[in-house]
Amino acid sequence: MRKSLIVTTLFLLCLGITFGYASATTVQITVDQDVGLNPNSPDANYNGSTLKYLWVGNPGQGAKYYESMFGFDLTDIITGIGADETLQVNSITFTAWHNYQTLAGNVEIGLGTSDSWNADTATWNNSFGKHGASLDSVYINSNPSWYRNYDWDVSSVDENELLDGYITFYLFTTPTGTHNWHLFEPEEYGANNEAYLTIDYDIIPSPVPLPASLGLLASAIAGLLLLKRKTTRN
Ligand SMILES: [Ca+2]
Ligand SMILES: [Ca+2]
Repeated sequence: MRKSLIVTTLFLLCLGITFGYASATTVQITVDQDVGLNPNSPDANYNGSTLKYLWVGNPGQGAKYYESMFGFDLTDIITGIGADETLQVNSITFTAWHNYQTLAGNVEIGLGTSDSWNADTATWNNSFGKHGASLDSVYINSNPSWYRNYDWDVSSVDENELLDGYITFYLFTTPTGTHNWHLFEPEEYGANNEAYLTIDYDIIPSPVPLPASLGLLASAIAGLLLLKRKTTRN
């Protein structure tokens, strides 16, 4: 009974080596930098403000729409991946604190098309619209209160977007013609309500080639048979 248990354990171990195994990890990563983009002052930079200046929405200026961008440093995750391992992202949630709105409405999230930006130099004219299509949309209204955290599901982002150690998201709105804008809390404001990502992921060992793992299993079984023969003689 004990030997069959050992054989079963060895077999499962070899299967694990062959096909890889994983243990999920969940981390929270606070925003590295954030900045609001303002079409009313298209060359001005609004980083470092202690005011609530992460705009999103329609300020009532024709086709111009506020956007805000958020960058996250993923170095801690990436440095934990060995040369023979791969990253598997199970889920990513983006969370930001909503401070104010003029009207209820949807706020979209998109992936930045580049991670090469600096919150100290980003402006409406050099950064507006540099994002992909909406990944998720959240309706923000006054019930029960819009003064709180909101979550966007961005799990559909490809793992490759994380592997360079940085990821950028934009909050924006789909133009509706309605004068409606939102304010989210920047990292500089109080440092209590910064945006953050919650990432659930696995680091998966590369599988051992099948013949090699079968060799391991064969060796284990042969060893057990030898042990059994010796035990019988004694
Ligand atoms: Ca900032
Ligand atoms: Ca990236």
